[in-house]
Amino acid sequence: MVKRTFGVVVTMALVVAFVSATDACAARKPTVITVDLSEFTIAPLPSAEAKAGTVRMKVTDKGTLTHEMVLVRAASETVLPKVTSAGGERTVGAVDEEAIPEKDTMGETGDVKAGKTVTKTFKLRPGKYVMFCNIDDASGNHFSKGMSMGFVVTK
Ligand SMILES: [Cu+2]
Repeated sequence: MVKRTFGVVVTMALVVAFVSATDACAARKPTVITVDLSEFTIAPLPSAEAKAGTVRMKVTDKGTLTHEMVLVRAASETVLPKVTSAGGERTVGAVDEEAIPEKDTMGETGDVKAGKTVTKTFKLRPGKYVMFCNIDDASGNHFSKGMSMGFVVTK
């Protein structure tokens, strides 16, 4: 009986600790951005801007092809390194992702199939970012087809 009471007390203490931790997180709520992918657009909603901190992106493929969302820190899509020679893993004109410094690569959703949603959370500091889809398929390279969008993080 004594043992059992001790167990209950420990469980209660853990519950209290957990609730406190949850409250602390709630104080800094993430900004939620909806990102719609389609042929061949990438649309952050309600806007292409968020406050610095935790930004949760709910990325939905509203098109018919598989897409992705890659987020990098860059002044614009024009300064991103591009694939310039044929015969490699990616077509000419695609973003050369391996040439982007690691410190500027925020992360990516991976493949998002038509009708699916992938949620990805980023810690972003103020600055300019670019989100894009770099998928190559029978239609060509999606970035080359205009599937990119600037994203600004403010203080
Ligand atoms: Cu795409």
